[in-house]
Amino acid sequence: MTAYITTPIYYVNAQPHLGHAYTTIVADTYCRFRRLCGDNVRFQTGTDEHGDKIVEAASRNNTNPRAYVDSISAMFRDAWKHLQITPDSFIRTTDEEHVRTVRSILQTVYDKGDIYFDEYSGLYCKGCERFLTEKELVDNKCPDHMVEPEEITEQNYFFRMSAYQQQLIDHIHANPEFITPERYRNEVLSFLSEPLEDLCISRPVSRLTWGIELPFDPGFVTYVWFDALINYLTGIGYPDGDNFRQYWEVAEHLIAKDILKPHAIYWPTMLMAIGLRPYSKLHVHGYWNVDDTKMSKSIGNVVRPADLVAQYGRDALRYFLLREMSFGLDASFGHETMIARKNSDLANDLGNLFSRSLSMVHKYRDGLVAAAGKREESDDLLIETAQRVLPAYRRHMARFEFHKGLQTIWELVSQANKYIVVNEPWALAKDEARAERLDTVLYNLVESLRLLSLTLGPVMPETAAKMSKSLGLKNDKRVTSLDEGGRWGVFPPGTTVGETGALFPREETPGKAKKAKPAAVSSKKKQKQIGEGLVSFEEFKKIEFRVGEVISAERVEKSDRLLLLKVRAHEERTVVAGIAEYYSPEELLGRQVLLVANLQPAKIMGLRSEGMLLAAKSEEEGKTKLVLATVSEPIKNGSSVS
Ligand code: ME8
Repeated sequence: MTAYITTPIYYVNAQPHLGHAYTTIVADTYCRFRRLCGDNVRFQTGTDEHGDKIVEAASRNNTNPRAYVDSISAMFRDAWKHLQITPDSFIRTTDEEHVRTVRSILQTVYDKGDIYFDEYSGLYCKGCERFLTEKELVDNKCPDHMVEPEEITEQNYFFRMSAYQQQLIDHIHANPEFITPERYRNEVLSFLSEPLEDLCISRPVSRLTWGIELPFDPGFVTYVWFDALINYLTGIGYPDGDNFRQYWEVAEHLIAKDILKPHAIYWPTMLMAIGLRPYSKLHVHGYWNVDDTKMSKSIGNVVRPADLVAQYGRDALRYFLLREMSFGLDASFGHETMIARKNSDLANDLGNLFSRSLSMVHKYRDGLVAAAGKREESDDLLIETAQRVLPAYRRHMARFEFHKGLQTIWELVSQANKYIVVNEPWALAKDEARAERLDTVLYNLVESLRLLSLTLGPVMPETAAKMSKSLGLKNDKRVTSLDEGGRWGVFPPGTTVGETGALFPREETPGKAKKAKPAAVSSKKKQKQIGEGLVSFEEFKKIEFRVGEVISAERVEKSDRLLLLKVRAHEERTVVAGIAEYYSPEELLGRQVLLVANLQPAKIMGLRSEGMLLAAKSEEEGKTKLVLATVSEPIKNGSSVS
């Protein structure tokens, strides 16, 4: 199949921020996913360089529009490189070819009688670069830019958009997937239930010169939206380029909800006037907020992708953005959530699985992966998980449900981690008679990692490449094609695996924004940094956790904080616990708790304490909350926990 995916072309009135990065990462991920499925894909992004806003920004920066757009457009291009985003074409509305095409389209529509001259008064928002209707205002202000629009009266050219209203409504009804998610389709239909006004498509040169001159009146330049939307055609060589013939039919535009109206109403009606079929699909996502306010250049609360890449790494950022936002809904950015996701999903779950598995192959088999032998129950469970996860991943990614696609993949990550715990390869390695079992366990782990590097490629291309290189499969179809590699058991036995370096360093300082990364770190030092904050599995296994029941509890004299407990686990233990502010002694009697059973005994206020209870702690609305950890169902006292 063929696909043509576009992002909005971004205004060059300021530098790229997280919102731009999100849309462009989504487009890049989706394109990579479609290529993984074997599709022929074209991906276009670019910059929107005409209009009032650009002129203002240039003068704020004491330069002329030409020099200004060149410098900011280059920043967008570099930002995408930095995020490993690889568009096939990067269009600029100041490109000569684009200017030529816009003028020729204007002439066609004018000759057809769909552009006329008239006087107009309206409420103009500079931020949106368009006239707003009364209905769109909230407290008399533009809801996106929080400013009152200006009342403007002028003579201008108008596009007869109203003539295509019914045709557009019919098209939306006949093509249920034309605008998704559905909430945005409904929003557009509701807007179209009122009579549509014609669209003002010019600006007098007395007010603005930085634009494309109308071919039929040099006293006017083209309204920036009429110019910008046409990029989707000029980038593929409309009207007679091969790419146009190949890709227009399958065009899928990706935008946030701020520019729904130009894309869902102006653009399809413009296409109808040009005599073209509307694009195939419009995918609309929500806003990234910071402190519940939309992040935007005009408001000034922006988060820069380059800073986040320096702090967390590009793949961690790509993963976070796709995992954290449900496509279509708003999401909020915060360093703490970013760090929590990176540490738990990437450093712990995926990173540890990768390094543990490969280091065991090195340690027990000198890096050589042998064929799997007879299957046991735990193997079936792992294989079934993989076989369930793959088609679900494919379905979700194809529907722009990236967070669900990733959630699904993490079911395999977590099953593979459990598989290690259940099979205890370190114990198998000590028993000659169980050599075949160890081979099977190691093969299944490596095969799980292969499937993970295959499916994570679109989201985290750098990490996936690192994984597949370590698996000895760099650029192999088995890690680059879902059809060839999307089945269980494809990893070739007899392969020697490579190095096992950590995939993701842990973040140590939640909530604290680090300065940019130090330029160069020696590899020894890097190794040390990577290891910091991590415990090896062997170290972790030294800790003995047991289930115990509280059989007596009393307050410790002269202490507001301490309770003296007797806990029945594999044996009776006395525990002095700092939980008196959160639990009364009575509440605790008969409860099952989790005990750290091999902690060195300590004296607390003269009382011997022979263990520690596990509890979760949080800060909520300025208050500390503490809850004891327990088991989800009653189990024999003394049971070990791992
Ligand atoms: O509107 N959250 O350009 P623009 C998520 N030039 N995405 C966001 C975002 C946020 N807080 N802020 C911006 C324009 N975006 C026109 C487009 S297309 C023919 C012309 C993303 O620089 C999102 O994709 O204001 C949004 O639609 C786009 O940037 C707007 O970019």
